[in-house]
Amino acid sequence: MEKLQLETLYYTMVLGRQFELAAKEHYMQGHISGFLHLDIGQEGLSVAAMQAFAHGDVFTTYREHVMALARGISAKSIMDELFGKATGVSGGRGGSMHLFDPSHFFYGGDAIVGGHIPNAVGCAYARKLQKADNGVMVVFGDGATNQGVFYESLNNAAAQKLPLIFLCENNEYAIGTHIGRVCPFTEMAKKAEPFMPTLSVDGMDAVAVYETVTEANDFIQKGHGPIFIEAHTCRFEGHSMSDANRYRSPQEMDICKDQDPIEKIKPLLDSQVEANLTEKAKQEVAEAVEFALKAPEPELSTLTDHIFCQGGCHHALS
Ligand SMILES: Cc1ncc(C[n+]2csc(CCOP(=O)(O)OP(=O)(O)O)c2C)c(N)n1
Ligand SMILES: [Mg+2]
Repeated sequence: MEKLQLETLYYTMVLGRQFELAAKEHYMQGHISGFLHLDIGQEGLSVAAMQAFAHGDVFTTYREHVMALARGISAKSIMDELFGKATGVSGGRGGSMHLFDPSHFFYGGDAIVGGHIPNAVGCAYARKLQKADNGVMVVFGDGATNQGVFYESLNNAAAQKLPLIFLCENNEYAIGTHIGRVCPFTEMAKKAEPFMPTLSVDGMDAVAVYETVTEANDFIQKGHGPIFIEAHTCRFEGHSMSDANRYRSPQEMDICKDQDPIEKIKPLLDSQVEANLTEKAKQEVAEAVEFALKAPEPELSTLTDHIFCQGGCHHALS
């Protein structure tokens, strides 16, 4: 990986970590309401996947702040969205789980586990019909692979040879349920094997994720059809802010935190450059928080906007 790419990768990971720490703090202070799912520990995977797939459509789940940042959506507009402000990326109406920005080819954020997977299949079908240069990526957790629609999506994408990367973030938990309790095996790639080629990667190693997603992207670009990536990862926090994480032992958490993706990249950078990037990320997040605290709430008169189609509806995919 080139020096500049590595620095961007590192910067965005640290930006993501600082963003999440600030979001956690402001959730506890009551500035953010609703649900808040933190990506702390999984930033290497989120950032490297977006960096390696910079020119396609992305569909993802509710644990998406860091992916949205890596996609190029500003920290300010994401923080504003978390704070429910009119200047948020979704106008303050979506909140944490519904970051949506077609101008960055980023279609959420979805609260329904697995619900976005068939949407990505539909988008990939559209891109194929349009003979578009770029494909589609759909990111989901291990728990989502237990949904029936996941298999329908694998089947349909494979049958139609769609340009689609299925990226499974296997952190081994669906809220407090270990994958081993609800599944006969713990490798999610096995579920996709009858349908398409599969790749497995250490999701705590951002450089390895970057290389694997690049390989998958080359594959779909060549018209070979879909491909499945399983990235083994680990979240440092509870499932959401309302989960005390009591189902994982201190020993299990130590093993998890020893794999910190940010610490893994640090030695590859010049120490002064690293310190400067960290400082810059902290500054960017502090400015985003300051902005969000002062930003306006949506006007009451707009309460029913965006519910029904008004004055002609625009297709999100152009
Ligand atoms: C259809 C549906 N069922 C259940 C839920 C409740 N729920 C929210 S997150 C979650 C766990 C999903 O785990 P996973 O897909 O592994 O993602 P992770 O949170 O680990 O990133 C569940 C069961 C939901 N939101 N939608
Ligand atoms: Mg999971």
